[in-house]
Amino acid sequence: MFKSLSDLQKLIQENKVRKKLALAVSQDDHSLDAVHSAYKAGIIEPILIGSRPDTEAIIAEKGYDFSGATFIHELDNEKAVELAVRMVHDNKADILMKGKVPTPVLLKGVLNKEWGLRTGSLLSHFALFEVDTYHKLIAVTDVAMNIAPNLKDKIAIVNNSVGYLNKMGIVKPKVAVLGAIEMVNESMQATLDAALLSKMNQRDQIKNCIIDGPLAFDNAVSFESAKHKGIKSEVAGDTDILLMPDIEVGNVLYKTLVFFAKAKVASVILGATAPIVLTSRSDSEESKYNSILLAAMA
Ligand code: COD
Repeated sequence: MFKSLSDLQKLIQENKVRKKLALAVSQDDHSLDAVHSAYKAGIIEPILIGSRPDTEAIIAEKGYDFSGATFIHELDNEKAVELAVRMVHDNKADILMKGKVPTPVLLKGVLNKEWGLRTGSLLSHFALFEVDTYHKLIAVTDVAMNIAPNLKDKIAIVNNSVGYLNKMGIVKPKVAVLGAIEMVNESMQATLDAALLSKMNQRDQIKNCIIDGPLAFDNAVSFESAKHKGIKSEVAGDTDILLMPDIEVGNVLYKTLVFFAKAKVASVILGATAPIVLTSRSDSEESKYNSILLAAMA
């Protein structure tokens, strides 16, 4: 069980393999901070794709040393995304990272049928949080890619996250499927999906994890709250993965944890042919660095 994101740092330092990281639209000071830290730590080899003069101006201003990095000059943002995605598609890079470009522009490139990074299964966003008030790392998914996932999408989102945590050595992660309440309400689709996911898990249609839901947020993360409500659950109070009903709930929770709870986070897009680092401007440099580590481990 991982308690902090610095545990990930230790893990990756022990299994150090330099991965080639393609930064799409590289003239982004926040991304360059994290990419530089990962480069200096020997975790990645950067390929910086974007406006070379603007990228070099940031590097000079910050006093960074990118002397062994590859620079590819491209002024058009969509073209820079295409070049970065194609490098990963052609196995010339191992990780794709979003720089100064809107998320949908990068994701549309990733989903391109000809040169994108599709695998035939659903791609989903996976965020791993370290929150002082919780006893272990907790994943939140999907907060940034799938807007309104249906039951089929939710199964794929669970499988992507469970697969990642299994690889990290968490054999049977506990998945809480969130709703506004912990009872099934036929007018609340999230609770219906949660009940179906739980039953599918019981019947071994979704494997390598323990799923329970619907659970309200308090029951999912607090054993006392669950006990108070008389909920008997293996997951309640010990959740590893919080499955969100939709992107709005997920995104608000993500930002609430970061801004109000001062949580640390690392996030990555899973389910593509390669991991994708997709952080937002509001993330700290440390979060971006942790996200590169998470991607390097994927
Ligand atoms: N995984 C695999 N294939 C997908 C996925 C996915 N998650 N999403 C769409 N596709 C495939 C579809 O099957 C289809 O073949 C093609 O891609 C286009 O599908 P559309 O028309 O539904 O998708 P787009 O291109 O209009 O939009 C895809 C986005 C990922 C860009 C869109 O879902 C989106 O904007 N998501 C939210 C991104 C965002 O704003 N995040 C901000 C949070 S900070």
